[in-house]
Amino acid sequence: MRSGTASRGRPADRLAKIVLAGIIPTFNEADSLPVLLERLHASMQQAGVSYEAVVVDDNSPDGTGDIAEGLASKLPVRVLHRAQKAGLASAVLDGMGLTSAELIGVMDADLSHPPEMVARLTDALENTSAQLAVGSRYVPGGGMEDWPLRRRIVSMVANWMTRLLTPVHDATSGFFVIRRSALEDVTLNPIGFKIGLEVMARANYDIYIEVPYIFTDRKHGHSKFGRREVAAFLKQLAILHWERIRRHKPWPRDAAQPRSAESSAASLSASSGSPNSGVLRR
Ligand SMILES: Nc1nc2c(ncn2[C@@H]2O[C@H](COP(=O)(O)OP(=O)(O)OP(=O)(O)O)[C@@H](O)[C@H]2O)c(=O)[nH]1
Ligand SMILES: [Mg+2]
Repeated sequence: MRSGTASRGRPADRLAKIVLAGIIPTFNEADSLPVLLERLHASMQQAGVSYEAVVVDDNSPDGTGDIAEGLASKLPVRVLHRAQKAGLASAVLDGMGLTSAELIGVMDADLSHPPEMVARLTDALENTSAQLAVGSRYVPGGGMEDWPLRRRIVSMVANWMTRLLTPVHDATSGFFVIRRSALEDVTLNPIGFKIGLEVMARANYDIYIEVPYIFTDRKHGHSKFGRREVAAFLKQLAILHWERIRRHKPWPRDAAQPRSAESSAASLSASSGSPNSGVLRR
């Protein structure tokens, strides 16, 4: 067993400037992870994005960590091995700490988040002035497939409970890409499952964009979502509400809903020549 150790992919990959890091927390995802990494690689190559996948595995009994190591010999994958199951949010934060990429993406390993969407989220950051792009089930074009009614209701209620914390419609989405600059000097609380909400509530961004996608239920492995995660979410909500009351933070703006038609045109033409553009061409 390895604990807290990280490995790198092929030496050649280290030479390229990595624009995007995809952080992927895993616990017992042996069947899904190879498919995910292959699909992610194909779509990143097609989009021309220099990237690395950072798999953070918690010593999965099904051997996910070793499978990830095997894939790291042929794909731009780094693996962080942690000694024991320590939670999704802390896994993501540990993964973020390993990369120096300019864009940081987060996604589940169970293929509920289509790997091809990562390029679209990245594209959304390049083509708007948003600093945060969220994969969203709750904007037109988004949705869920094969998800049990009970989980849908829990998800909708949970999203409703975030209304005072963020204008993002899918605030419980764990699928997003954010600019590193929006996370600098931001302390994120490694609590529970909802690292996306933590980022939405605390990161330094003033414009976000929600990109619709269809969430599909996992086909392999088992859910790690349970009562403990619900309790952690309620605690997280209480902390975030309390902090919002204590410290006013401006409400971010949706890039898709500009303040006026004029400002929209101005922001589009500005963004095409802004330092934010051209990220994918590096
Ligand atoms: N490293 C690490 N990863 C975790 C942990 N808990 C969950 N994950 C991973 O986090 C992602 C989300 O977990 P899921 O079990 O899919 O949770 P969910 O999406 O709410 O539930 P289902 O899709 O119904 O299974 C998956 O990639 C898991 O393998 C953990 O304690 N440590
Ligand atoms: Mg899942």
